[in-house]
Amino acid sequence: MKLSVPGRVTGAAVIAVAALLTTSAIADAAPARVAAAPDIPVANVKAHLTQLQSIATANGGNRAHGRAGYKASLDYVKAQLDAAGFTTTIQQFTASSRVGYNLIADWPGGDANQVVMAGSHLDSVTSGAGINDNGSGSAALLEAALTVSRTQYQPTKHLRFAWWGAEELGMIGSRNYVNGLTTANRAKISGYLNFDMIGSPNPGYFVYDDDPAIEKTLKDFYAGIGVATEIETEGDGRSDHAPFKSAGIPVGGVFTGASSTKSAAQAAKWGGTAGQSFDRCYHSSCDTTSNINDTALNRNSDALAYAVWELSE
Ligand code: DPN
Ligand code: ZN
Repeated sequence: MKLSVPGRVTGAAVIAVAALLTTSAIADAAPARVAAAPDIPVANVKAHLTQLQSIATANGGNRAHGRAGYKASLDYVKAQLDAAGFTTTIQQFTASSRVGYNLIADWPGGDANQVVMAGSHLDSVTSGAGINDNGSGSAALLEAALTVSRTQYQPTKHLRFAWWGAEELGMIGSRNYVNGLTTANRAKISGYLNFDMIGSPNPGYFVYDDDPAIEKTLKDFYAGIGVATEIETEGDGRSDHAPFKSAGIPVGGVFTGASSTKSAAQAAKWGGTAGQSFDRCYHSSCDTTSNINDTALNRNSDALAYAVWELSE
């Protein structure tokens, strides 16, 4: 249903729409608009973060490339995707004398000549559990993929999800993937969406300004929920979208900020604390499940789903 404003509406219609919006707001602070994309349950995203935290805790406190915590994270994500009907592939590579892995998950169906990809890096730095960086993107992406399966979404385009290894060593996994594509397969990817740090504790709402169409899609989502955005500049070229962009593939994504400081103007529009980093625990041992802003995680999980659904239908 499109929320247009008709010239005349009956009182009953107004009440019905108001009731609809109230119900969805209570359910999960859902955007006050009706879209084809589903509302991703943030409680499920948080449950994945709890699992990733447990994995780090059981494996020396991190989920870093070449360590047991990385492989356990990969196994956790893969098992759920396999059970949900995805076709999963593990890509192995070596970096800094340690073995690393990408996990690729294809949703059967859709036009194989038009592939919409969404990805997140699953590795942490060695100094911590990496829950905002980048459990947040990885967990939201997993829940969106599981929602594709739950709703049995059958888009026009083909959907492919990816969890990258060794991003923290310089985007090794994603670069490996892109370099391994034949020219023909590269040309089939109509867009790549990146999700890296989307639940920062003192969040900003940043949209990548790479491909105009993808950027507009993400901005439309935020406009629909009445949240102001800014162009992403802090992380330019510093995450897994970079190899795709270098290969000429349209890219986009969202980001809630790392070590940069939130300005007074940004705190005025987004709340939070001016003069403090977006993520004070960036790349440190306090990047735990306490290092997440639930509102940011919820909004960006829904933004992710919105973009995946809108760009693939
Ligand atoms: N990739 C993040 C890091 O670990 O340094 C920073 C970043 C996040 C950069 C999102 C760009 C976009
Ligand atoms: Zn990161």
